[in-house]
This record gives sequence, structure tokens and C-alpha cells, in this order.
Amino acid sequence: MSQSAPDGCPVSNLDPFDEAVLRDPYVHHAELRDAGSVVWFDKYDLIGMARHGDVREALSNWETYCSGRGVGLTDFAKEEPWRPPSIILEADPPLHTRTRGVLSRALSAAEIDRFSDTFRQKADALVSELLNRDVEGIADIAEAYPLSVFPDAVGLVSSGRENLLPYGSMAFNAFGPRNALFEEAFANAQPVAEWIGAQCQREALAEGCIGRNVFLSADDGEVSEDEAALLVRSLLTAGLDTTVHGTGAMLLAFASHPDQWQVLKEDPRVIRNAFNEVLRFYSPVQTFMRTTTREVNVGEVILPEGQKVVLFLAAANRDPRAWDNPDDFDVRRRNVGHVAFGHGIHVCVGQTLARMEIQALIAALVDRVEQIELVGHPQWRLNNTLRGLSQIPIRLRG
Ligand code: OVV
Repeated sequence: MSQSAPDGCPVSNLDPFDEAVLRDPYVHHAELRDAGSVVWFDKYDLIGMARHGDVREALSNWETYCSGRGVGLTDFAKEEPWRPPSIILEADPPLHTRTRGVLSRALSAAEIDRFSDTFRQKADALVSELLNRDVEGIADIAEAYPLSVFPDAVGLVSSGRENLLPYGSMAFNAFGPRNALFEEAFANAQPVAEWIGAQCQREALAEGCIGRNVFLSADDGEVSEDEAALLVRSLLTAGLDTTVHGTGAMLLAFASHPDQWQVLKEDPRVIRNAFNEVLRFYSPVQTFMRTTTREVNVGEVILPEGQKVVLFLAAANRDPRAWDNPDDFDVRRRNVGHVAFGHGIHVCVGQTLARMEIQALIAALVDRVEQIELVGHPQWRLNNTLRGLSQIPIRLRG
């Protein structure tokens, strides 16, 4: 486009947001990793990193690779973001340190533990209802289960929960270019965004729930009332589509690897590691971006200040430089160090909640289901950032 590649930087003509690439990214990820530590995408004036070591280094080095200019293609220093920026995701220290502290407390293990019995009961009830029937795994499980637990945990009291998934889809598409996926997601944006805005207010949230508890930090003077509302917006933006995609990935992984389901049946203590393996293997969040705050050397290549850098979490999670047989789904492998939740100061602040939700569902399934049988063809749902299914016809054989 307007700029040109830094000296010595390999150039790629790939559009990483092309629908064919999003549907089947693996050969492209391998090419990007093999090209070098950094690659220049001509189409977007964008640097990419796809190797595990480089992605981890960029995620660790928040002073050089900042988030305050946005974690998508839009550089907030130059272009208007689609909504007021997130004060945790799209922020750097010292603001990020303060807001992160507030959400860390609202989402701490002690807070989340209060929901553990409810999650398990909802999961058990759903599995009983669906056992030995043909089910549409995404609508009936991957969407239905998180929708049955997450909005209540946050404390949403009013109707309109059907707006949550479309809003998440908008937010995750908005990290990419203004392509057809973006346009489609934003076709009905205004009523959806308005509803979300209304749910972020203190009065809209049930006493004692996670969202309402964010406002306790406003009472303490740690954040303003408006900041508390923006942090609830973060919960609502990031908390549902992610777990829906994680649950769908879990179903796909075990439907296509029945031997691995038997490993869980024999030893349910493997569930936690198995969920990490699902995340490593499918990386529901495929990419996040950063912007350089200074000139920085990456190997032989010098990146200028103000350079957007896309970090391919999914490619890092299957980098043969970091993993033995990365394309094998192995619930017993040592998978610590995967970057599906990110890494460093911005690592997913809601992961305790996400894990508890999905592990409760896996435990309920392990108890009752002999095999998650694939009875039709899975369909991919395309998004500029998220990779997951729109459909997976399965039978839970008890
Ligand atoms: C889509 C997304 C992911 C993570 C955090 C947020 C949004 C936020 O709004 O803070």
C-alpha cells in the first residue's frame, strides 16, 4: 500500500483475513513461521509474528509492544475506534494496572468459586436432557450452556440476552480490516450496542454478582462510576463468544479424537490439561495485535515506531520449534506455555471463570457420555479474530 517492508523483512502477499485463510489457516501459519521471525503483509502495511518464541516475547514486552493504540488493525493514534476504547484491553500501564486490579478482584478464584455448584448443576441438567439424542452441538451446547450460566454470573437482570453473541461477534470482527465479515457483523449494530450500554449501568446488575461487584471498586474510589461501567462492558464483550468458541472447539476435538475421550473417561483428573490442549490445538482467539512504541530490532529486521504487529497466537500454539508433533491432539501432553489466553500483563483476566465453566461441562459429559459421536459435517463460522464452528451435528452416546 503506502509504506514498504523494513529492510531485509520477508514479504507476504497473503491476506490473513481472507475467508479461505480463516477457514483453513494451518498451511499459511506454517509458511509465516518459516519465512522468519517477522513477515511484512503488503496488503495492510502490517508486520506479523507467528513463531512461539517471538509471539511470547512481544506479549511480554508491553513497553515496546503497546495496547493503548488498539489491539486490532485500527491505530487509535491515527483513526477513530468503533467505540470508546476498552480501558483494560486497549490500555497500557499505569491505567491498565489500575483497571486490571479491579477486574482481577471481581474475577478472582474466591469470587468465581461461588458459582461452581450452579455451573455443575446446569451442565448435568443439560447433559441429561441431550443424552442419546441427535443434537446440534453449537446451538444446543456450545451456545446454550454458556448462555445458561454466564449472564447470571455477571448479574444481567433484563431481557435481551440474545444481543450478547452478536455484540461479541462485532467486537472480535472489529480487530480485523473493514471487510465483508466486518460489514455483516455491524449490519444491525446500533440496537445491539445500545442494549449492551444499558446493561453496563450499576442498576442493571444484580446485587452480589460479578458485574455489580465491579462497582464496589467505584465505591472505594479506585475507579469512577463511568470506568466501572466500561469494565462491565469488557466483561460483556469478552466473556461469552470466547467460551462459546472454546466449548465448540472442545466438542470438535473429542468428536474427532474418540481415543482421547477414552483417556478422560479413564482418568477425569486429566480434564484441566485436556481443556488446555483444546485451547492450544484450536486457539479460539487466533490473533491479537500490538503497536510499537519505539524502533525495535527483531533479529536482523528493524521495525519502526508506530508499527502495527499482528501476533498469530494460533500459529505459535502449533509451532514445531516449541512443541513435539504440534498437530497431534494429545490431552496428556505438557502444554504449559500455550498462548491461547495470551501472555504477560494482558493475559486473559477471565480465564478462571472460563475454565470453571467449561471444565464443569466436560466433567458432566465425562460422567455420562461414552462417546461424542460426529453424525454430520461441522461448519466453520468465520470471524476476523475468532475461529470456531457454527454447527457440529453430534450424538452424545451414553
Ligand atoms: C473482544 C475483547 C476481548 C478482550 C477484552 C475486551 C474485548 C474488552 O472490551 O475489554
